[in-house]
Amino acid sequence: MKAEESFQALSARDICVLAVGVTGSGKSTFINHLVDEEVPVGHLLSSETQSPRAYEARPLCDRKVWFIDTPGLDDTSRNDIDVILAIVGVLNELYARGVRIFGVLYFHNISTARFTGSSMKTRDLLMRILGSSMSTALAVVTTFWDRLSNADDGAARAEQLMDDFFYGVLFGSSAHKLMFPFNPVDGATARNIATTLLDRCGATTLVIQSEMVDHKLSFEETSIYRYVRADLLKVQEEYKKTLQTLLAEAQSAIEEKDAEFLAIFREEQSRYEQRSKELEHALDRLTRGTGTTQLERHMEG
Ligand SMILES: Nc1nc2c(ncn2[C@@H]2O[C@H](COP(=O)(O)OP(=O)(O)OP(=O)(O)O)[C@@H](O)[C@H]2O)c(=O)[nH]1
Ligand SMILES: [Mg+2]
Repeated sequence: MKAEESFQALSARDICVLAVGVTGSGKSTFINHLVDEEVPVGHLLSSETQSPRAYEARPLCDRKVWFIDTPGLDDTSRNDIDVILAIVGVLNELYARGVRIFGVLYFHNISTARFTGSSMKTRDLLMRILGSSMSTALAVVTTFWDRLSNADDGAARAEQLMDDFFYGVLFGSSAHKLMFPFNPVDGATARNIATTLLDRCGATTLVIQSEMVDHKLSFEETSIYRYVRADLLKVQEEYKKTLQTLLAEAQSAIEEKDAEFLAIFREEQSRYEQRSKELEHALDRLTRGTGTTQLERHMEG
């Protein structure tokens, strides 16, 4: 079955839980414990899950529960665009059909360096799709505890993570925090995490669904579009400046007839030109928008 076909079986009576996070943070590993189907798990450094896909869970409550596995974000908006567009397309299509997201599991590798700029960017990207009003629907699942040399250090990290990275920043200090450590071989814990989240959450409207389905905004009017576009333009500006510097340095290498240096500058220059081109393509894909065609077809139909 193709990934997009997996969504056809979902009905408005069902419960959906969305799994999000950086590439390789353990989303698919977790879902594997709760469903009968085999969820492909990554073995390489590159992202394993290619597009969002729904998996029916083994019974967890009196309603059918689906987990939506999503491709991980990889910290650069340029590469993240296709993932964002795919997630946005699926969320809007489901919402337009009356299928609601009840909970979101945000996976975080506890062994990575704390609050790097890139992990903040991933969080900020996702929150512009999900919305910050969904504090009761969000649970942070921390993984890779086995990679820490000292579990106490992990506990302190997790505490700080919740205060300074997730709940404190996103929802304010009074928000009720929900964080679960998860061991990749522990199926019973996966089930406990899922049932605890389901006990506490209800049908949620994510910000992207409210913007594009309820308020009929175009993708260009959404906060995720504005955020990604501003980020791409900032990176493009930095590339332009670097290229200008390289050109000036190449010019002096020509004047000084320094062939070795000139070759290095040229190589750097072509690397940046290539990246600039990729950025242009990314901006273009972003502007062409989401998988709204499916949504528009549904709304027209
Ligand atoms: N050591 C360790 N490995 C883990 C843990 N969780 C997941 N893994 C491994 O990390 C790799 C990536 O896990 P996935 O479940 O595919 O991660 P993902 O978040 O689905 O990744 P994408 O689909 O690329 O976004 C796999 O080889 C898992 O076996 C963990 O807590 N500890
Ligand atoms: Mg995956």
